[in-house]
Amino acid sequence: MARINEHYKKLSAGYLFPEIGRRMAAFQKDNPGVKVHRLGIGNTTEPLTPAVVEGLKEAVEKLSKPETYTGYGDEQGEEELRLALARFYGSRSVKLDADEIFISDGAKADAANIQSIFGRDNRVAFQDPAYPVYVDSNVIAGRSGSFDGGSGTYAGFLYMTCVAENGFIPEPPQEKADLIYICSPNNPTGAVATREELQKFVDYARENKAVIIFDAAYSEYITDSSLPRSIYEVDGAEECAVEINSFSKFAGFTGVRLGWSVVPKALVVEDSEPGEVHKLWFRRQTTFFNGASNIAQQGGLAALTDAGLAESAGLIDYYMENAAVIREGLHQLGLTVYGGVNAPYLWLKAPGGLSSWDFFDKLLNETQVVGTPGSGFGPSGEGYFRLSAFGHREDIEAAVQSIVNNLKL
Ligand code: PGU
Repeated sequence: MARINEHYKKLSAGYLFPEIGRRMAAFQKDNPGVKVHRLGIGNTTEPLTPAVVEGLKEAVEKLSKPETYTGYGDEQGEEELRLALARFYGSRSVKLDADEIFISDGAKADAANIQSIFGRDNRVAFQDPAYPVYVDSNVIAGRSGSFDGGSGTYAGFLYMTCVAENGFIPEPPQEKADLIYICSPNNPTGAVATREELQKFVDYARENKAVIIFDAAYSEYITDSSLPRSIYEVDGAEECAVEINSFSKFAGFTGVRLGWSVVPKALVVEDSEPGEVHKLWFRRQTTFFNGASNIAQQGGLAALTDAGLAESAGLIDYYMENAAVIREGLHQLGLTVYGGVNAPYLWLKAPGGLSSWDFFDKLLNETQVVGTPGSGFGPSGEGYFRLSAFGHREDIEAAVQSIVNNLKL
């Protein structure tokens, strides 16, 4: 008799973004013809840049000829791309070996899968609020007890509260944690950890033989050059941190699908030698994954050329100008808003003490703007609301205008 993985039953509800889609569809059904402004999911909207398009086309061309056709590539990714990424890190004074870089089809899969190389009895700590994939993947793996609807937490997990008082960047846990997820620039709060703040986590991890899983998917949105874009800019991080990153928000690859993870050879845990964790991830990827699309990888390579990098910087500037437009509008209304400076997300305090979902409904009904309820990212997100700066400028301006004109405060 087959049985299901019962840990799925513990998951608190459906995945956040499909639930938002469901509510939006219901609104559209009741209000046919009314335009809805989508500032919910962080999905890129601007076309791929010329250098990337050229790279992708070249890859397709190669596949069209017998002399240059290639099938399966290395599971770890094309060496040329890994070397280019190592150079990219090198340009930021981070020294990595191309072998320490694993190409993937995006950060989401890596963020969900990385836990599988660690023992089930590891104690896991999360920023609260956090990108839901970290928590859910650990629930599915059986690292939690049941979900408590009252507190919005899973038994057995450590929640590192991120609130305005600590600038949405927590201190390392007081208790012992084994796996620690950190996302900076942060989704959803838009906060960025300083070097000193990350150093505290690295020191904690080295002391406790813990592993930091650092999601840097928005690293390129950092405009303040004093802020670290990679955890490896922090002393000792190569001994205790895995870094996950992506071409999605960096170069508009949300639909193309390409990301990477860094698992340094120096990384050690309680029961491993240096190199062993790196080997486990290699084993995991070669067993479960057949490599990212060769077309996408050629696109990634083009994104890392000087022309590609300059063009991507232009895309990022565009989205960050959107963020400024949103901030400005919200400030005009006297709302309390965080983020949106070194990150493409704005984190808004729901006015009038409204809950996140009540504000979601109010914003949708009064202004036809869709955002993401903060409570969907964890209990400390309750009473907050995320707005995404991804969108065409005219849509962003129309959304902000609608909020300014129609939101009843
Ligand atoms: N990591 C973080 C922190 C993210 O916010 C996202 C996307 C990803 C990874 C995914 O990167 P890929 O390389 O494209 O896989 N977050 C978006 C999209 C929602 C989702 O479910 O991924 C968001 O709106 O939060």
